Amino acid sequence: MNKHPVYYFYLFIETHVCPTTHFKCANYFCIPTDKTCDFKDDCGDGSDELQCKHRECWHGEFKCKNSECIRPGYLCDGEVNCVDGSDEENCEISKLKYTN
Ligand SMILES: [Ca+2]
Ligand SMILES: [Ca+2]
Repeated sequence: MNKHPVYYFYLFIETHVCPTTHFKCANYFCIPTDKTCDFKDDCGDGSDELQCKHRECWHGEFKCKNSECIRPGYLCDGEVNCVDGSDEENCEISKLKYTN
C-alpha cells in the first residue's frame, strides 16, 4: 500500500458533489458518512480516515498504527483486533526473533 498517496491535487479539478449523507473521498468516491473514521479504508485511498480525531488511548491500552485503541489483552493474542492488524504485526517479528 502506498503510504504517501499523491492525490491531493485532484481536489482542485474535481467538481463532483456527493450527497449530503456521504463523504467525498479524495479519489472522487462517495462513501456513507458513517464509514468515515471507522479505521477502515473505505475510499480506497484512505482519505476517509485522514481527518479523524481519534481519542487518546487509555493507560494500558495498545495503540494500533491506525490510532485505534484496543485492550492490552488483545495484543499478540493471535487474533487481529486492530483493523489494520498492527496488534499482531510486531508479534510475528518477536516470534521470529525468538525462534532464530
Ligand atoms: Ca472508513
Ligand atoms: Ca490481537
